[in-house]
Amino acid sequence: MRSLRLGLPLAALFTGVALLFTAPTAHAADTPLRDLAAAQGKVIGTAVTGSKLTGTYGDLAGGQFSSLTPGNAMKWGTVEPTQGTFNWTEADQIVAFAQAHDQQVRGHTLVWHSQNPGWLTNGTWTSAQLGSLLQNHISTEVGRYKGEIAAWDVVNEPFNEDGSYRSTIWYNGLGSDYIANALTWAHAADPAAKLYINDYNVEGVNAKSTALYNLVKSLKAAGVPIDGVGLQAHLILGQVPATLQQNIQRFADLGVDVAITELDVRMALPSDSTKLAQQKADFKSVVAACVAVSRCVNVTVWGFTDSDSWVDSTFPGYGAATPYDANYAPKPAYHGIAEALGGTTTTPPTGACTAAYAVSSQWNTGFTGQVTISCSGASLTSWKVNWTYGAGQQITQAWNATCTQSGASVSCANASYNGTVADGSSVTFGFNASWTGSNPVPTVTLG
Ligand code: 9MR
Repeated sequence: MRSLRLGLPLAALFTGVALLFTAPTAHAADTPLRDLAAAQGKVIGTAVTGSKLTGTYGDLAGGQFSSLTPGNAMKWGTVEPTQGTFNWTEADQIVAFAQAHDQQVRGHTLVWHSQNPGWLTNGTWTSAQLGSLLQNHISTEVGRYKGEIAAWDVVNEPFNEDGSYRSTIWYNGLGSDYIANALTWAHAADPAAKLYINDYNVEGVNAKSTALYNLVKSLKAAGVPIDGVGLQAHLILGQVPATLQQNIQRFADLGVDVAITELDVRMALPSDSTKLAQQKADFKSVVAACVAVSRCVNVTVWGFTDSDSWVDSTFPGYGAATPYDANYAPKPAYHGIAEALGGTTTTPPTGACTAAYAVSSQWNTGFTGQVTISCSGASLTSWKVNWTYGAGQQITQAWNATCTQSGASVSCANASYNGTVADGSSVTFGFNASWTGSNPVPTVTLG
């Protein structure tokens, strides 16, 4: 429960960031995004992968966000790979994690053209059979998590870019009524869950978002249970639609909630300080547009770390789309989100190199840690990172650096091959250490 967090952001217990030439604990002292969002009456979420919810990934997911969306765990192909054989393992794990961290869950997604099981897509079904398969699927999945899901993306990506209905197994077999029926069945299975239609390229006012608008209007007029629209917001650097806030507002004026459900901002790799600054502005303007409209209730990023993003494999040459880098150091985009939520953050000044300490895994007697030295608008030709352990931790082994420990004082210097940290890049070294009792994150300094 939240009350057991001892007043400290969980993330602060397991990560720390030092700024070269400035106060060393700046980031660790920042208010978690979830607390900033709560002060604005908003929920801030992230998509997650269940198997990764330990170590620093778990600490950031639990400490910074107030909502989780399973990235893949609740899709039909995951939960029912063979007809009648269910696998709820990852979905259950994410729901349990969310409950333990006082977080909402956004269920994602019940009716989609993609990531369906082969037995379904390869089968030959009459319209009646298809309808009952869909009804059973929705009743089973929504029913299983009844009372535990704040909002469901009931229908995902129903439109083409021109606003016509996408040709899918559902539309082709059942006609456009599948949307109203899916919402009605989901409502019957969990009357308390907020029910959404979710799509991409509907962030600005355009043909596709207008089709979604007209659909929601007609569903409301027909008394179909529709509570919200999800604007996915898979954006490209520098291309936040100018009409985003206006578009959010027009849906709100229809009487539905709005959520930004899958926010990321991809850039051509490699990243550099100019691109990262633009990305910060992009994240900030999306979150600010949501903050400006009271019915915009949730902003969810589609993965919070660049090590857990769909972008890199889907758009070769593009990446760095999330608010944390692959080593869990917060990027300028993180500070853009925080600032849009009213936080005063200690954004690294331009021309800084930082060192971030993280515990990547921990067991009863030992742990593996890593330190990442990142430069933005500056560079290094050699480096040394120092810290003092506060609870008797002892380094036993290091790689990609030469570490010495004397008493509680640790000093790690670059290896012969990784002293150079170019502008916009980072270097990571790792170590194993022992611990007993507690394992607090030390303050690291970069020199
Ligand atoms: O993040 C998901 C990725 O791991 C999957 O491989 C991919 C398959 O299409 O789906 C990703 O999530 C999608 C989401 O469910 C719906 N909107 C688009 C997202 C990115 O593809």
